[in-house]
Amino acid sequence: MGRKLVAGNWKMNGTNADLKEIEALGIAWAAPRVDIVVCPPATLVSRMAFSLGGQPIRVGGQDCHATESGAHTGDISAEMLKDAGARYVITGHSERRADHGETDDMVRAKTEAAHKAGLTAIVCLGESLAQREAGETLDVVAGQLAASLPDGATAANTVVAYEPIWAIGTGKVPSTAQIGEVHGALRARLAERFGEDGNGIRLLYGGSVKPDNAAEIFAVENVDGALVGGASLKSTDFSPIISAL
Ligand code: G2H
Repeated sequence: MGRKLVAGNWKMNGTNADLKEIEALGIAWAAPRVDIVVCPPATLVSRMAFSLGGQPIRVGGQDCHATESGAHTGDISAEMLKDAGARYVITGHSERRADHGETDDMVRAKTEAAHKAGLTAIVCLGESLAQREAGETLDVVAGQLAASLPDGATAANTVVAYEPIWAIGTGKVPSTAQIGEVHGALRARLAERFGEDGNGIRLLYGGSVKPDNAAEIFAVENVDGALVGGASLKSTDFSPIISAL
């Protein structure tokens, strides 16, 4: 397995004044062993990418359109994100699946667009509470994985984030056994479909990761890092999470 990765997802939060949180991270030490990504709102991608204050951070978008350009008011393409300085883009976050009706097919098309633009896609999936309670978790995530990843996915251009919907922004976190079960199943599916490269596709956990639970989550087998929402907004929370890896 390659380097670990911690990605911050600022969601619809942040203005220019918040870029100071990046400068305040104090994580120069992390460069040799951890990849760090921050995905601010699209309005901040360019400025963040060009004002990292010496921090070893890559910038990412939170979504991209499946096509390169055209009449799609309000959307941005993977090429535009790349041009703005992004190296990563999140695709298929559950909030986009829920708020914008994104299906697995749409997520796969967006992920392909990201690859074509030279971005690494962080492809999100995860079950709802009802699906977990019905015992459907492994089937649901396996189905999402199969349908959301294009055939061209590699360890270099794709990261998968397991984010149980019921754990997002709620403070509820699955047990380490539950995380390990899902990550183990996802790893097996990736290896089955992509061979050796599938073993290298990094698997992040996301959903209420905080400074006080990060170390425990990172110790779980097949957890290669985290996708962090609320706790990525303040350097005082994000920095200890990175340190826990
Ligand atoms: C899950 C996560 C980041 P939070 O959406 O993608 O958010 O850490 O706030 O639960």
